[in-house]
Parts: sequence; C-alpha cells; structure tokens
Amino acid sequence: MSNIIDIIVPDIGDYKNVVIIEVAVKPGDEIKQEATLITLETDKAAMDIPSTHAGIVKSVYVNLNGKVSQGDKIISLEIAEPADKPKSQASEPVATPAPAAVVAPAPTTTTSPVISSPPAAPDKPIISSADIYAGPATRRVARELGVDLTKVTGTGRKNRIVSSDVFQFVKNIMTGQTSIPGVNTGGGLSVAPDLDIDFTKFGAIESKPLLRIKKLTAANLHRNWVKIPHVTQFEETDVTELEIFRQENQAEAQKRNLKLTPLVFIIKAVVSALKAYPQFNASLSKNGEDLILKKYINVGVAVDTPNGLVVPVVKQADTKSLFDLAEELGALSQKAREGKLTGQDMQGGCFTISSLGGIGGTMFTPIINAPELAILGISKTQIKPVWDENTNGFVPRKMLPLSLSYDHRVIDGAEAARFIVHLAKQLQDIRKLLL
Ligand code: CAO
Repeated sequence: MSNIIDIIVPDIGDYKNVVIIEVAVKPGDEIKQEATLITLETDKAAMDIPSTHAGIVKSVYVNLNGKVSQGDKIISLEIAEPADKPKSQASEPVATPAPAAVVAPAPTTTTSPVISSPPAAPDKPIISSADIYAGPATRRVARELGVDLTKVTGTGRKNRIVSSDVFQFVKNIMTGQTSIPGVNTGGGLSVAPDLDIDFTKFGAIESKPLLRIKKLTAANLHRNWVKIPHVTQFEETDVTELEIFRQENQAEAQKRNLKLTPLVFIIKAVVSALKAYPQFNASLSKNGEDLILKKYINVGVAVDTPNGLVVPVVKQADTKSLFDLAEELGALSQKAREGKLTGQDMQGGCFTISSLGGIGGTMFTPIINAPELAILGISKTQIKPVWDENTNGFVPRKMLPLSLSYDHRVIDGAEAARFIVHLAKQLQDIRKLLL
C-alpha cells in the first residue's frame, strides 16, 4: 500500500525567506529517509533539510535560488507505508540530523534542520554564470567590470539581471554596503595589491577551495572588523586558587562524565561581569540611536571544528551551575564538531568567549561578533613571578591572560577597564565566583 505525503520546511529558528542554494532531488528520484532535499543558506551558515521518510519523489515545489520559510512545501513523496505510521517513530531532533516536517495526511513535526558539513566539493560554484538570467548586453557590462553575475541580485522580470543591477552591485561594494565571501568590501580598499599574481613564477603551488562555513565566517568577520571601531583591553588574572579548586573537583566531574575546564569558570565570571555592567549585555538598535539592554544572559562560545569556526550559544547562562555549564559546553562543542548544530543553537547570543587557552599563545585581539558589543579572548595560563608584598619577594603564580575587544561607539575605555578588572577579580577569588 502506498501513500502520498507533502514534506515541508521544519522549524528553522527565526529565519524567514531563506535562499535555497541547492535542490538535491527531482521527480522520480527514490530517496532514503534523512536524504537531503534542499540546502538553505542564512547569513550564519548553510543547513541541509533532510527527508522524514523514504520514498519516491512525485513533485518538487521549490526552485534553486528560491526562498522558503517554515511550513512551505518542499516535495510530495510517495511512501510505501501508511503516512500516520512514521509519526509515532519520528526521529529525536537532537542526536540525529533532524528531518523536515511532514504535512497531511501525517501531522506536522517541527524539528530543526542541521547545520551541515560542507559537501564533498564545497567550492564547486553553486550556480554557474550560464544558469543566470541576463541578456548579452548585461553580460558584457559584467565582463568589463569584472563582476561575477552569480553574486548579483536581479531586479528584472523573473529576477532577470539587468545592467543597472550590475552597476548597483559595484556601487554597493565600493561604498562597503555589500558583504560577499571572498569579495573585498572594505570601502574600496584591496585585500592585496594585485590578486592576479601568478605565484607559479616563484615556485610550486596548490589551490584549495575554502570551505563554505569558512567563506560565510570570512564575510561576517570582515564586515565586523571594518564596520565596528574595535579596541582591545588586556589583563592577566591570578587563577592559582581557582586551579586548585578545579583540580579538587575534577574527580567529581569525571564521575558525572564531565570535564571541568577553565572555560566553565570563565563563563561564570562573565555572567557576573555582564550583570555588573549591563551595557556589555546589549546591542545597538538598527538606527544606532538606542541601546537595547537584554534582560537575559546568553553566552556564545567559539568552537574550532574541522569545517571552520562556529559559535554555539549557552542559553540563560546565569541560571546554570558550574557542572551544568560543563555539561552544556561539552554537548555543544561535540555537536559543533559533528556538524550537527541547529540554527537555534547559534542564535540569541549576548556576548562571546573565544578560548585559545587549550592551544597556546600569549594574547590576541578577538573580533566582535555583531550585533554583540564585546568579546572575550582567553589565552593559555602560564606560571609567572608575581610580586608579593607580604614576603617582599616574587612568588610563582598561575596567570590567565584575558583580551576584551569592545565596540568603542558604545563602550568607553574606562567602562571596559572596569569590566575586565571585575572579571579578573571574580576569577582570582573563587569565593566571589561561587556566590
Ligand atoms: N590555560 C591553560 N590550559 C587550558 C586553558 C587555559 N586558558 N583552557 C583550556 N585549557 C586546557 C583544558 O583544561 C584542557 O586540558 P586537559 O586536556 O588536560 O583536560 C585542554 O586545554 C583542552 O581544553 P578544551 O579545548 O578541550 O576545552 P575548553 O573548555 O577549554 O574549550 C572549546 C572548549 C570548544 C572552546 C575549544 O575546544 C575550542 O574549540 N577552542 C578554539 C576556539 C577558537 O578557535 N577560537 C578562535 C576564534 S577567532 O578565530
């Protein structure tokens, strides 16, 4: 017995009208459950929408470069079993790639899609210039100006690209209004003096495509670096007592299958500093006239993955114990490394921590993760001689380097210094941190 069902776009967080960058199925295809139907691209990452069921694709309702929101139909699928049967077997949304939702006759499920690992050939152009709707005159203008038409939005009928779109595209780049991976948007400044250099003149080379997440991150980092006036305030804090406490509690953490790293304590200290200085737990309004103060504290943590940098968010960090934070951090970073973070896992951050403490280095200047106003960089703890007034001599202490980059449009240097001193004191005196 067979049945035809529609598969719809599941809960994709707050995103609406998201661009489809890949349609992986066509009518007649026989697909397995969890097979990718379409790939969506937001400003943060790409996400695959997998199928809830196995079956034969009858119709495809979406198009490449079209836009979809939650609830839109993707395909109709002929399945081999009664449609209401799999409903009771719906996959858990967390551990496995979450499937797309199904509409009638089976009831809707609303699981989230998964941030995908980039496909095997990630730098293959998503659409080629030949697939673009543009006339010969427009193509000539684009050629003369060196514009890649796959990057241009068409305003003509059926999204056809016309010459004025190409000129507008160039204007946006020159004025820094357009941000495109791999394209310089820094107010007309070149990334390198001449990108047409033939490096083979100097020796052997290998050209390797940038992964998709890396290209998206590059565009965001570039925009944030160019648009936000950054200042970085440095500090070192004495974590000797904290390290003793951490080692004392490591056995208990292990019993719970957790790892109590310095980062867990740093999240706690950041929560305390954000409470004391709420202007850091805020964003600028769109028109730049107001400060939007947030009454919740969600802390993003930069995670290094084989596919690039991602920033999952520990939600309501102010309500969580050290062990809760250790558990959540472990789960989120594992999910990140497996490429299974959902859009929701990466939304809603108020402040980000980027820890390179497990790797090394003395200090660095992290780039603010807009629309947040500040970011904390952590480097490796080192034993250093510190002057002790009681003994009138140097004593070896464990010193943790902190780097706070902040948006100087909103935060004054004095406020940043107060924030980092507060943070340092929290980490120095473990009793304060546990209060
Ligand atoms: N000083 C000294 N040692 C530190 C430390 C510090 N500041 N921070 C962590 N460590 C130690 C940990 O205690 C752990 O030691 P053991 O293996 O002996 O237990 C080791 O370093 C590795 O820690 P970790 O990386 O597994 O865990 P974490 O909680 O410190 O960090 C995470 C988790 C996900 C943030 C981290 O793994 C990661 O991805 N860091 C990179 C983030 C990044 O790329 N930032 C740059 C963004 S800008 O390009």
